[in-house]
Parts: sequence; C-alpha cells; structure tokens
Amino acid sequence: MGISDFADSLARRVEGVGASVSEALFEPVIRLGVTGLSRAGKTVFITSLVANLLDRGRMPALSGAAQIRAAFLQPQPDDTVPRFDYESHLAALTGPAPHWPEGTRAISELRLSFRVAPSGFLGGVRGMRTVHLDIVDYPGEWLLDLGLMDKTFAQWSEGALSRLASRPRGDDYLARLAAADLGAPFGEPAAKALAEPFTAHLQAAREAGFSDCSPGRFLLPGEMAGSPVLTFAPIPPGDYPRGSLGREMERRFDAYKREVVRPFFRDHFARIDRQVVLVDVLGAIHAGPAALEDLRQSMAGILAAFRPGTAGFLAGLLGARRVEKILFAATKADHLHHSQHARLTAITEALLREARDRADFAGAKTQAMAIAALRATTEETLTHDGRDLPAVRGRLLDGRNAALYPGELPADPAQLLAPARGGAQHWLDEDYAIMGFAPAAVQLRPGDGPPHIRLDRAAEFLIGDKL
Ligand SMILES: Nc1nc2c(ncn2[C@@H]2O[C@H](COP(=O)(O)OP(=O)(O)OP(=O)(O)O)[C@@H](O)[C@H]2O)c(=O)[nH]1
Ligand SMILES: [Mg+2]
Repeated sequence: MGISDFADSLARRVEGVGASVSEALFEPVIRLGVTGLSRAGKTVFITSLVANLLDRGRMPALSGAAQIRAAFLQPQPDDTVPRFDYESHLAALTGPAPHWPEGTRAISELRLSFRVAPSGFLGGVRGMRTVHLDIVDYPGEWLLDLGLMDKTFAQWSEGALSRLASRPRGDDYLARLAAADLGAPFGEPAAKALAEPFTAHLQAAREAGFSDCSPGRFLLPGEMAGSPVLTFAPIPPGDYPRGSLGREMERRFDAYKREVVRPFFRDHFARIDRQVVLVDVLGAIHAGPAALEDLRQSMAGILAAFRPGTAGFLAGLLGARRVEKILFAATKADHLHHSQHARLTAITEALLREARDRADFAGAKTQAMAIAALRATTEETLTHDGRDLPAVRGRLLDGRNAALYPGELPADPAQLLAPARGGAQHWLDEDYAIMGFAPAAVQLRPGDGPPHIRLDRAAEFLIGDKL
C-alpha cells in the first residue's frame, strides 16, 4: 500500500465512522449509483424513477410505498457535484412535445427524501422516520478506467496499439505516430499532434459501437478538455530520454491515473451503497454480433470495479465497505412485446455470467431484469403470412406512427452469444430490428408517475428494504 493509498483509506475510515454515527442517531442515507455506457438510458432511468417515487401510483411492487407519507427533493449533500437536472429532463419527457433528453457528459447527483410512517408490530412505538436517497449518475466509461490503474504506461500502450489497426480511424493515428519523433524534446504541439488523432479514433470507435474506448475521459472530458492529463497517446516501447516527447507521454499517463481516475473512485465510487448498471442489450443485438461481443467484454471490465479483489488500489480505498446490491437492468424493453421479456433477461444474465461467476461481488446481492424506464410503446399483434407476430407500436422520432416486430429473441442465449464470441459478421437466422421511438404523449392522472415497465421491481430490489 502506497502513502496515498493509506491516506485515502484513512480518510475513508474517518468518514465511515462519521456516517455510521449519524445513521444510527439520525437519518439513514442510501447512496444509489446509476451507471451504464453512453446512451444506456441513465438519464431517462433516474428521471422516471424519481417521478415515480414522488407519485407512486404506478409502483405497486415497491413494498414500502404504502408507508411513505411524503417524498420530496432536497438540496444534495455534495456542494461540488452538479445537480441532476431532474426538472428539465422531466419536462422533456412528459411535456407537450415529448422528446428524449440530451446526452449528459459527467457526474451529477440528486437527493430525494422520504418521510416514512412506522409499520408492523412496533409501529405505534416508533415515530416517523426520514430516509434520504442520494442518486448519483456517472458514466460507465469511467469505471473502465479501473483497468488502467494496475497497468504501466508500456502495458497500456501495448494493448491500445494492438486494437488500433482493426478499428475506425486507427490507421490515421498509426500514420501520425510513425511520423512523430518520440525522442525529440517535448513540445505541446507535438503532444497534441498525437493526442488529437488518438482521441478522434476513440470517438470514431465508440460511434461504430465499440464500448471499450478508454481512457474514459478522452470521450467525456468535461471541464478537463484540452488539459495535459488528457493530452497523451499510446506509443511503442523505447528508452526515451529525459525531457523527450516519449517520456512526457508516460508522465501524463501516470498523472491521468493519479489526478483523474483515483479521485473519481475515492470521492464517488467508494461511497456507493446500491448500484444499478444499465445495459442496452437490445441496441447491441440490433447492431450485430461484433457489438454484442464488445458489450460483453466492456461489461466484464465495468463489473471488475465491483470485485475489489481484482484491483489492489480499490481494496485500499474501500476498506471494509461494499456495494450491498447490484441490479443489472436491460433497458428499453418497451421495444419488445412482453412475451419476449424473459428472453431478454436471460440474455442479459448470460452476457454478464462470466464476469459474475468469477466472484460473487464480495457478498453483494445481484439481480438481472428487463425494464423500460419510460414506456414509449403499446403492444399489438400483427398478422403476416398467416402468422401472428407479437409487436409494439409507437410514435417514431419523425412523428409517424409505426408498429414494429423486432424479431424473436432465441430462448437459448448461447444462440446469440456464441456466434458473437466466435467473431460472426451477421446473425444467422434473424435480423433484430429496433426503431427510434419518441416518448409517448401521456396524460398523467394525479398520483401517477410516467408509464414504465418493471421500474417498481427495480426500485423494490434497490431500496425496498430501507423504506
Ligand atoms: N423506448 C425507450 N427508449 C429509451 C428508454 N430509455 C432510454 N431510451 C433511449 O435511449 C436514449 C439514451 O437515453 P439516456 O437516458 O439519455 O441515456 P444516458 O445513459 O443518460 O446517455 P448519456 O448521458 O449520453 O451517457 C434515449 O435518448 C432514448 O432514445 C426507454 O425506457 N424506452
Ligand atoms: Mg445521461
């Protein structure tokens, strides 16, 4: 354990003591982390979850709901973290011209508090309780950076360079690299001349559907855009002289780990009690076998963060603290007729199985389910060539109304996962279609939140025991 590991874990322990004292004496706080790769559905999930926790008419499976006397938003406890812009996102989704919210690029947080009436035998003895739910939205890409922590610059470079040739715009970068003089004295323009095409390549790879595009902040730089910690790139091994471009690249990689990755894990990740990992499984299936395989590998990388044994530095940060529950939710299930939801869940479980089997997440309870945070479709049966097809209908982004039969998911997940792993170019039997549906215009009855699929079950798993 290095000095900084030690200082981190000491700080955590002191904070941990404070937290447990105040929890015992005052008001319990649940920190719920919401993550997933870009476009997985984090913003829509949090917005709909909060709306449905404020108005619980559509939350029958949330067992503690009857005990909640009031739910209200409060200022969050962390002054330096941006607030999750709940009101704007909700207005986008449920306003007069419903549309999906903008993509978000950084961490944000929201506090929802409940006044809970006592229940059961001891009910009369105890008074009302207050429970705080702090919801933290952060990009899954940041978790992938955990994989960098135990790597040297040379090891990281080797892996990154080996992926470049077969990925979009990798050639551009390799050509620039070949032209660079890595042993020459360092200058910022020379560093930028490599970092820019490397970043452009990561961006292009992500747009092409690749998920493991780390370093994560290169894609989501936020206020760090253009700073030296984000201006480096992988280079071949070599004995670069002091003060050279090659040496500075290595120094910046180390600074990235120290100044970017470590603080995120220490200040945010290490404080999470419950976690939901959103996965756009349907989107990946639609994009084809390569995208599904890439998603599987990226999820394995993301889940490594929940097995602290795998990364020495995390173990030091977390101490005895653990995430207690992890929900893996396949999002956007409203693209499928409900008769296929169980298959989507099975595929999600199989997709994560390898990562899950390697460890039991240090005792955390896990569950997989298929959900739609905001249901944009209704179900109907289409008849085609004398066959009944279970379909969904919704409003497309251009305003037209359309019914979609997305194809039948296989009962055996291996029928998708095995060819994906084997490097297949296309699915054999079916094409799996997805349409870009817009959120449906809804008239909410008083007391009802926005329509969803199984969001109440997700909430029950994540926080039901605390209400
Ligand atoms: N039909 C349907 N589409 C959804 C649902 N949730 C998300 N989507 C779609 O997925 C897109 C991305 O959702 P977001 O919630 O913005 O995803 P995100 O993970 O916050 O994305 P970033 O902030 O860019 O990382 C939306 O624009 C919708 O097109 C859902 O419940 N149903
Ligand atoms: Mg978002």
